[in-house]
Amino acid sequence: MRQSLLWPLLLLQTVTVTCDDPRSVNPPHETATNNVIFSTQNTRERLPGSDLVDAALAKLAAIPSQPYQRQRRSSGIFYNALRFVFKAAPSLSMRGPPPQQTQQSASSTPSSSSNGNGKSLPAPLSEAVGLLEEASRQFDHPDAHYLLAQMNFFGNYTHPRNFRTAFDYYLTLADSHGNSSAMYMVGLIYSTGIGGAVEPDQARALLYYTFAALRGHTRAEMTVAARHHAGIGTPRSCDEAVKYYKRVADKAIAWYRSGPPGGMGWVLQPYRIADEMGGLYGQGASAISSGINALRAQPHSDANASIEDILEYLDLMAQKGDFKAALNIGRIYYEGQRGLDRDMYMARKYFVMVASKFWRKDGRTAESVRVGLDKTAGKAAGYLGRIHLRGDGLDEPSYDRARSWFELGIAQADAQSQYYMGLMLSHGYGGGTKNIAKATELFRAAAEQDFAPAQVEMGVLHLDQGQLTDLQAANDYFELAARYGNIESYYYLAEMIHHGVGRDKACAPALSYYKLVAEKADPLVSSWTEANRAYEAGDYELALLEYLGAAEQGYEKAQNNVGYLLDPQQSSLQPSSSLSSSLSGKLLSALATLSSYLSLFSLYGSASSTIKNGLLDNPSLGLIHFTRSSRQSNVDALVKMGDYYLYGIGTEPSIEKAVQCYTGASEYHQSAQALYNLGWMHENGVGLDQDFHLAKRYYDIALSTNEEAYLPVTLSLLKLRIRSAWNTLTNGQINSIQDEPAPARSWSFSEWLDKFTNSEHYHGDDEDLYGDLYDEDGYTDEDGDYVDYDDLEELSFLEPFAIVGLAAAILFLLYYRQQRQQAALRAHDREEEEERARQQQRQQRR
Ligand SMILES: *[C@@H]1O[C@H](CO)[C@@H](O)[C@H](O)[C@H]1NC(C)=O
Ligand SMILES: *[C@@H]1O[C@H](CO)[C@@H](O)[C@H](O)[C@H]1NC(C)=O
Ligand SMILES: CC(=O)N[C@H]1CO[C@H](CO)[C@@H](O)[C@@H]1O
Repeated sequence: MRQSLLWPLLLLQTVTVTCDDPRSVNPPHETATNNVIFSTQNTRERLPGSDLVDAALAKLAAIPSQPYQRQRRSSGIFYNALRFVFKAAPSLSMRGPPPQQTQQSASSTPSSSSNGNGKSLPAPLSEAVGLLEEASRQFDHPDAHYLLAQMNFFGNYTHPRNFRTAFDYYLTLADSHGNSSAMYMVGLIYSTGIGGAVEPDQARALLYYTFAALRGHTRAEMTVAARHHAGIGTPRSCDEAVKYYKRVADKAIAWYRSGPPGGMGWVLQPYRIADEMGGLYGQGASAISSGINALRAQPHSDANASIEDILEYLDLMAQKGDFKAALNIGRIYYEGQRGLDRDMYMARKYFVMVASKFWRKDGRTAESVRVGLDKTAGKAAGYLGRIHLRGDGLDEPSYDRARSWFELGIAQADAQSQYYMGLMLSHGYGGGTKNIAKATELFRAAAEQDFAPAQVEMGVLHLDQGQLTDLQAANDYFELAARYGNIESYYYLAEMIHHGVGRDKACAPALSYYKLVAEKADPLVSSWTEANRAYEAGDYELALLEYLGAAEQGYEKAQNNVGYLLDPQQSSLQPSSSLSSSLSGKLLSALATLSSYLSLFSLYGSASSTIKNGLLDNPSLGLIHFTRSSRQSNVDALVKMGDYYLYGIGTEPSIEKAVQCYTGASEYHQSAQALYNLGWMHENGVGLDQDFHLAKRYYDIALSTNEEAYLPVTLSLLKLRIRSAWNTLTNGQINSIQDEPAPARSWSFSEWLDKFTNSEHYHGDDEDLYGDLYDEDGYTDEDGDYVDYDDLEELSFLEPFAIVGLAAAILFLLYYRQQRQQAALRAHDREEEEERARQQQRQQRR
């Protein structure tokens, strides 16, 4: 508690200091500051200058607040293939275009011009800005400060961004009005130094964040918690982190319970952009989409690209009378997902479709129904009752209809019906009498069917008993529900551990449960929705600003997204996800995997592959966020960190740190890309001793970790063998590849191609050698879809030629590139030699 007294004092100090600052905008408030800052913000009488603000708002109403419209991505195999070819060509050639050219094209969009040029504003905007500036200058009106700050920071109403101006407005509002939203933004700007407004200063950032948090600003509370958790600008402290995370979690649970019966419903927004493309290194090369992860369907892949296809397919099945498909489609509409808003009308339509197959209008059940229809209809009834009980998408809830649906559902032993009927009975919804005993019975029945919300109810009932065995039972129920990511169960577990009720008191597990609760309530606590919308609309700068906030709040996924957006080496060879379903898509993605593995060798020593400009040109901020993401156990981010240290992107080059990152990623997390990189470093003597034998070992482990690395590893091994043989022949100094018990045969490219197109034959031939590449009678592709060999055999006559052509083109480009690089190196050497000669001459003359 002493600490919370300390902070206000500290802030008071900075407030007085900053008010003495000559660039402070409004000197009249120096005296008022100390009184205002601790007063509550409840003065709702009309402030002087409000007329000006209202007039400005009226003018702004004509301009859309967001600078973009929602738009759709165009897709189609041909388009994507073209895109791929065009992207592949320049990134494999020597260097990108000079930065000036791209700068011009990018700044033509209004949102990306960050040089505040007030003169060219359109008429209504400049008038509104004029009015607001007057209200801000003359009357020190908080709304005017805030609006101007937001317009300068986010670029609302097509206002050009100017972070320095935004910072000044936020600072004024924070210091003179004690406005916690402004304090939070000042903290964010100090922390990230975004747009060059200020020098990053973590101590001040924490100060402003903490002060906003003490005033109850939710995002600030979560940010402060994350900082104490990760030790940013302060020593790591579990107790402090728990204190703030608990506050956010309390709010999150209150918000969740403020929803209709059964709790608030929302579509989770946090996701990693890179995951949509198979990870930071692309399909097959990233840990997220390879090795053990490759077999698992990725939860978010193709989320938008194919949801329409899925719905269309399910709809077709439903029309043909497949009641399970109809139930699933209803569920999809009811739950919604990222890219698909919840649609209660459609959901109801499909649920009714299922239910009406089983129950006739007169209430009797249909005769001679297909097997399984009774259970499926029971589930549909559960959903229909739930919709009526909660009033989802309806004008108002209808308890009677809900009850009759639940009764139908319970007759089919539907868990959802049992749970919601239990809720009705225990809360007395719809005027019925409360019947706790009956409700408990229903909850127990639903919990036995592994229905998570019912398990939570059972846990709560046991928790209320308070005996030791009951507490144990409660804990078990909560843990069962936690397997389904139930937010309430996380909260109860956190509380039990935090207070030492029924479990040992411990800080770290309580912290992680509170963090889960806080992060789950993303619409309440974060800007994920805005960030995703901006990203999907292609406004990457705005997306970056919004993701930054979430990243500061400790969302690993947001940290990863910030790193991704700022990454100058963004893998640009990603075939769009819609391609990966077709065979030619698979070939393209195999080539993309190849190229991302080879990227280390093809990029080393040359300029970065894509040129970022404006806000996105900030590799050191990107490195910071990859570091934070990797601290939260993201393997690909750890490998990325290694790359940054190796090339010196956003930091001083440090081979040792790069090796540390790669070793960490390969030892603990088995990243094939990291192993491959280590092999490459040994092969070329970059940062590590040149040692062909060790290089081969690393390549081999990379392949055994991750079968997707087959093509790049095979090609690299081929090259390595030639180099090694040459080294042995010429009696070189380097440790050559030594004989191992069972030397793997290296395939020539044509052989490999032959095998690839004749997989069955290939499978039978070398079962021992390559048996672990494929399982019994097929293999699963990147999406986890099962691919049969028959599909592969359908490879049309022309496609082998296409692969050969593409592969040859890529090989040629790589070769060409290397030649150019060597030429450049030679030229460099020559220059150096000449320089040395000149120096010698000069010395001799002296
Ligand atoms: C900060 O000021 C702005 C503008 O007056 C207001 O909209 C916002 O609600 C204030 N924030 C808090 C937490 O009072
Ligand atoms: C400005 O835009 C940002 C980002 O979209 C948004 O969060 C904020 O609410 C907007 N402010 C105003 C005043 O419209
Ligand atoms: C960016 C994009 O294509 N979004 C679409 C995702 O799918 C939903 C539902 O069909 C569309 O409404 C979005 O426009």
